[in-house]
Amino acid sequence: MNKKVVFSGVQPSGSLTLGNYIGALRNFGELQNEYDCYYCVVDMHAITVPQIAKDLRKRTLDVLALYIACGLDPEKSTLFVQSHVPAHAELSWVLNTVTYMGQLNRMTQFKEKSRKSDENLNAGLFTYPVLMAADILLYQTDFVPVGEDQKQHLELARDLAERFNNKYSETFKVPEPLIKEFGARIMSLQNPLSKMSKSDSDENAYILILDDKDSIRRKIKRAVTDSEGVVAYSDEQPGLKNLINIYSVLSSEDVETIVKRYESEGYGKFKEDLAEVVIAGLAPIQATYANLINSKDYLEKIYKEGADKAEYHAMKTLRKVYKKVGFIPRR
Ligand code: AQP
Repeated sequence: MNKKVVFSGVQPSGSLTLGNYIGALRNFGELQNEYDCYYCVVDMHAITVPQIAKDLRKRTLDVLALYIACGLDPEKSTLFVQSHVPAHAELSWVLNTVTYMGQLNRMTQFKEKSRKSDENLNAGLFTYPVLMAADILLYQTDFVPVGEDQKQHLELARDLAERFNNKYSETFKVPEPLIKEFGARIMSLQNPLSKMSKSDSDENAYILILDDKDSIRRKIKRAVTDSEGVVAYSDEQPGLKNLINIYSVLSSEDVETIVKRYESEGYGKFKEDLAEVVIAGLAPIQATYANLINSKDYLEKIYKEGADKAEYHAMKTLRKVYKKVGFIPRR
């Protein structure tokens, strides 16, 4: 029996954060025994905001190494780089022609990123969700594990699949999101009302998967909390709630147990212990990453084989799409 298909991707737009890990990477590995998984390093998405070419190349390999360090097995999952499979850009173009401008105008991520940018906005930032839809639909994906922030983009992918199917006949599978209820939205340590983001200009706002122990301790110590002074899990104390969520996910302890332990301790002790929980949670990933990142030949072999396998499946879908829209096959 054919396994159901899982697709997800991470942008090499900065060094990956604890938010990326908890909301996405951590869950990828759990799926690879049951599903046919495609995990992509989406470098074409990353250039929708300014990048330095040499850094982008380095970070693309970093994300690949982190995929493996977080438990992805290249024997089980297809790991590849988006720009190595041109079908992503090609399908994206076709999907652009069934996308309404009004839909893209409503995308929260576009609104937020355009608000932050002083420069002239590029069209790629606007059409980013269409490329993301192409990424997903090319593999006839059943499930997409993502953080909460990507829910709206996934809705668009579903919508485009249905619209294309209605217009041209059944072509794409309509994908479902896989969003964990807990930990799907890790918030900034400096502003607990906005999500932790790798492109935040304030480095105290995020913890990186590769941060050293001292940085982790320092950032958690400086994390914004409140003046209540009592460790409790409530929407009135969003900073603390976020820290408790991180503690809970990484220690596998439930929220009640954690709150009970620290309710009469104050924030200082809680933060100190949380830092140690984060350090311990990230240590094995950091150790594996350190080994892998120097094995350039191995990483090259993984992304080459991954692209070959991904391309084979992507081209099957693209050929169908080209036929349906009326393009003449080259041979
Ligand atoms: N704060 C977060 N909490 C939970 N999940 C998160 N993800 C991102 N931030 C959080 C999930 O990580 C995956 C990869 O995200 P991405 O790199 O493709 O893009 P993003 O969502 O835009 O992540 P960033 O860190 O905010 O990147 P920049 O700053 O470059 O835009 C996705 O599954 C996402 O849900």
